[in-house]
Amino acid sequence: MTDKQSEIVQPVLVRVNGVLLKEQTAQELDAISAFRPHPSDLLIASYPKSEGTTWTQEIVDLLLHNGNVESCRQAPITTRNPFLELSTKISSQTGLELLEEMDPPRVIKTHLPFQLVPVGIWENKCKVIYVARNAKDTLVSYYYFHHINQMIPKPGPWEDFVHNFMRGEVAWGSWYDHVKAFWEARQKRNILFLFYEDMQENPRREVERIMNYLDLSISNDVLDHIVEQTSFKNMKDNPMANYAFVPKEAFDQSTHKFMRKGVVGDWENHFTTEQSAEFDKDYEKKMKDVNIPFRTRL
Ligand code: PPS
Repeated sequence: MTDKQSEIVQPVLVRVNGVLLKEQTAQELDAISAFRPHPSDLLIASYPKSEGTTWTQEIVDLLLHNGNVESCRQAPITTRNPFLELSTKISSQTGLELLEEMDPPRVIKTHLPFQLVPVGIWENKCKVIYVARNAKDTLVSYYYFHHINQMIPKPGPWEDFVHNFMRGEVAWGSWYDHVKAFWEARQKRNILFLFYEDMQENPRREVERIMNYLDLSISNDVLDHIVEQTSFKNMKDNPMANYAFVPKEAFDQSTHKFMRKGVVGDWENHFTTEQSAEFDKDYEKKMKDVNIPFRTRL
């Protein structure tokens, strides 16, 4: 192998309307923006690593299949719920190609910030579930995910990553802008806004909220079953949900797992006292115009 071949090529992020995106996503953004959903389609949106995607996707899928685990284990989560800005390195098809092949109602995942969500979602009054997680735990989870995900640049030293996150210099942009925009739009757009911490505290209550939002009526026994099937432990062992199906070239889980820890408050094991104080001071400034009830401990 020549020196050149052995060099590690870092994936590139591109700035679009002030938001850093993976190069492939940036190239496909016009087509993504033009996507016309069906009014019966459901969008599950979140900032990366807010859990929104995987846990909520699994809950929604089970709710839509009346708790039938077999139906939900027939295909990987990325095939069951197309990821709007899906990279072809995870699947042989892009998110848009997968969507084209499926009949509505479809459950679609995205991490796109509010202003880049296809306008058809709002025009067609699609239901949207947004899941948010406190900034510090999201940052920790995202830091590890940068080691797993080979399509985004390596995170660099922890201290640098903390500052990059605070500046929004990471893939999918600023956490602060992301959560604020969906929070502010939640009433006007009929968005169900969920918190990871609430789901941890009382998953049964949150599953019921999702059921009500989707206008479903499901028996108590089935709801209990769904809560059990979507526990961290069960999802960690579920090959159709734990991303073990993604090739190592895209997701390398040899050192860190996608289903890593699944707790509230892991930030306390990572931030120094000084880092936490600096983060909190900056957070106050960035979030002073909104009052989103995030919890960093349960
Ligand atoms: S992604 O790649 O952005 O779509 O990832 P996402 O699913 O949003 O976030 C992954 C984090 O959510 C945790 N997770 C869970 N926690 C508790 N219970 C369940 N069922 C569950 N499913 C996923 C997952 O472990 C990641 O968090 P960390 O803190 O890294 O463990």
